[in-house]
Formats: sequence, structure tokens, C-alpha cells
Amino acid sequence: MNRKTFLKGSVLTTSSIILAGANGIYAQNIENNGIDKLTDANGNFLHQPLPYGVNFLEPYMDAETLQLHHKFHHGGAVAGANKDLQMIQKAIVDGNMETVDYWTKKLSYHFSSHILHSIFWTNLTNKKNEPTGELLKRIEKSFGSIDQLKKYIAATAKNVDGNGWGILAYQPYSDNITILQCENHEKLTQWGAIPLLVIDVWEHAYYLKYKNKRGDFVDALFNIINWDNVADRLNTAIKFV
Ligand code: MN3
Repeated sequence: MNRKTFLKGSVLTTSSIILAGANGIYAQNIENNGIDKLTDANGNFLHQPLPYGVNFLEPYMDAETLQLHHKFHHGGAVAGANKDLQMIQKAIVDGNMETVDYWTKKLSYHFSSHILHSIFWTNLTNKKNEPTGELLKRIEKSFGSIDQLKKYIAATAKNVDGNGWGILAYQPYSDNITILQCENHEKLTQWGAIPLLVIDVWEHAYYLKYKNKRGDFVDALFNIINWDNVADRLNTAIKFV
């Protein structure tokens, strides 16, 4: 079965799957409607297991950081988002609008964290690969070259004030790829933008191994970016919007 046939067949599945891509094994986590599976049948947020073992991204991302990051930071966001949903439902039932600002902001923060972390794990691999196809075409159109894009998104991530993310997104309203410098998990976005590649620069993402050297961590990440996954995300975004 070639990769195209496999991808076509995979639209029938509803859980995370591992595909053998052109450049090696990589994680594919996009559902048949083009959206990652982040909730269960009742609409409660799901914390999916990592698509690989905790040693998979060594030495660039150490096992201890990956384990703590996924279990407690991502897991905490999922638990938080579920609580926020319950509290909003309770406020509606109770007719209590006093707390609406608080829980709405909390949900935006926690759910955005859940979305970005879910994408982040699939954006990483231990097989070196480079952008191809439509992704490469779009990168060259918008940024000149892959090296220029890497420089731009690296600087964007390194320069986040406090905790946040560097993000490459597809913006359907301009049919273009764009860079975002996200603060926390939910600030400084553009409406409609669909994240393709996300770089977590919260201190919890790197401090155990890289200490205060955020720049070294961001540079190291370029050894483990799963460009096949980024390309799949772009193709899916273009197809489904
Ligand atoms: Mn994080």
C-alpha cells in the first residue's frame, strides 16, 4: 500500500494512528473532518497519549521534560478545560452571570493550550525531513525559502514576551501561510488561523535541559520538526475550509 492509498484509507479511522511516511515513521493525528480528536462523544476534552515513547525525541527533547510536559502541563490544561466547561454550564443552570468572564477566559486559555499541545506532539519526529510539495511552494511564496522561514519563526518564538508559542498557520481568509507570536496560549492570534507548526517556548518546555537558554532549545527543535505532519496539516486545512 503506498502512502496515498494509506492516507485515503485512514480517513475511516477515528483515533490517532502512526503512518509510515515518505521520510520515515511519523505521527498523524488529523481526523476525517480535518480536525484533531480533542473531545470524546459527550464533548468532554480528551487527553490522548503521546504518539511515541518518551525517549523518541532524545537528545533534542529529553525524556523527563517530555513526560512531565505531556502528563502535567498538557494534562492539566485538559482537566482545567473540562472544569471550565462544567462551571459555565453550572452558571447557566443557576442563572449566575457574575462569573461568566472568569470561566470564559479560563476556557479560552485551557482549551487553546490543549489544541496547541496536541498539535505540538505530532509536529515532532526523530527522523530528519524537510518541507515538500504544496507546503514548500507556499513557504517559498511567502518567505522566499525554507531557511528564511526557519529564521523568521525561530526569532518569533525566541522573542515571545514571557510564556507563549511561535506558530506557523494557514489563514483561510487570505489563503496564505502566516506567522503568529502567541502569548500564553490564546493571545495575539488572527481569527480563523489554523495552526500548522507550533513551537512551545513556555519555560516548562525546556528548562530542565536547556536552563535559561531558550534560543538553544528553539534551534535544537529544528532537528526534530516533522515537516511531513506540517505538510499534511496544510493540505487538510486547504481542503476542508
Ligand atoms: Mn507546554
